[in-house]
Amino acid sequence: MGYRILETEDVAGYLRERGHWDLSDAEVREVSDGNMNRVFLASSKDGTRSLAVKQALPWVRVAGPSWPMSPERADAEARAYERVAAVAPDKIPVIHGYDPENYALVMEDMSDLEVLRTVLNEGAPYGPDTSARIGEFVAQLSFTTSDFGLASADRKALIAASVSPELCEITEDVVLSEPYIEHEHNHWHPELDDLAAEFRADARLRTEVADLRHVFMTSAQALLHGDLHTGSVMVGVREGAPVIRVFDPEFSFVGPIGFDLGLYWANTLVSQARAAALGAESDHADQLRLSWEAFEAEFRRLWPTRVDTFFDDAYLDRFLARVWTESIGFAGTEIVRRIIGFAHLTDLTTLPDPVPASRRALLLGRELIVGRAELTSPEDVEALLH
Ligand code: SR1
Ligand code: MG
Repeated sequence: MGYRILETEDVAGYLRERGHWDLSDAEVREVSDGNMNRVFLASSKDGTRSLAVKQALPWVRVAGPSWPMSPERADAEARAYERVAAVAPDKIPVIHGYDPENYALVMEDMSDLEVLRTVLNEGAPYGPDTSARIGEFVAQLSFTTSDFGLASADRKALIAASVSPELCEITEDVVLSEPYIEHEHNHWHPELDDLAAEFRADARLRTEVADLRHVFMTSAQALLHGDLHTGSVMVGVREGAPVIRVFDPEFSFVGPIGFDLGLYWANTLVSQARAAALGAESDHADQLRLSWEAFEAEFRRLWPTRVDTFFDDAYLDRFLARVWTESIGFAGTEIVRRIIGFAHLTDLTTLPDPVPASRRALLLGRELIVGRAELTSPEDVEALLH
């Protein structure tokens, strides 16, 4: 294994050794929640100082050693945080240090905030700002790491430094192929047997997913977060002002911008399916539009700063239209995999009866994939929801 796997009892000493603080003792608890890594929170006894430690294990945490995974994903995460810190520091946690020998990040304790998915599952709204901030986040990260924001040679260096084969392969498998074939990772509610079989037999759907998969594999547009679902966003209020923190960019690589937008959109649409199933009033159906509008506005705001003016204004329109269409397609694939593939969403699994909402979401996902060329505006998507 070659590195030190931290346990709860090691964390206080580790923070001391790394020079993060001089406390002789601290209260430490493990708060691991995601599929991949371990996270610890350490705080001083008087509660005035606290830090989070995130460490990549040499396997997928929820699967255990039977699914080995290089801990170098933590390098990708640290690199992504560094990039975002330069352009959107208010939208990520403060990073206090990265230890590449032990694949451990020491960062801001965000335990006063809540995971967006959890908040939504409890019935709260997104609120007026959340999706706009996410759209801005994607625009700021993607513009500044694209050929519009970086000189050609710097871009090539970024692409080379950000290559992340194992993590990309997870996405190519669990999101962009496995749900459409027989695979041991796939599972679903037994009352979805018919739709799962129909999706596996749907040649047109498969070709469209193949097209999106190839875009994911080849379209090196910009540095992505790579896993921008509502479980990768913390929200809350600090000193009376709304706070948002996008975290967990370990799937980061240089890929198609629409993958980040599409993942977020899929998760907003699934949250909407949950609210509708519960008969709850919600603002969830607006979030795709709000994030797209903020993304587009911020990208257009940055456009005059582009480093290569051979890309003219008409090209910007064409480029954004392509990003839109690909985002819609990727949103469809994320919805489908979250219901009949690997890594399901609590939005649906915790419903008293997950079946009707899951069926509707699956059909919506398929429509987004196969009909993406005809869906040219947020209103077109909204019409599908009704
Ligand atoms: C094996 S990892 C499965 C999923 O968890 C991560 O959060 C990504 O979404 C990945 O697809
Ligand atoms: Mg994650």
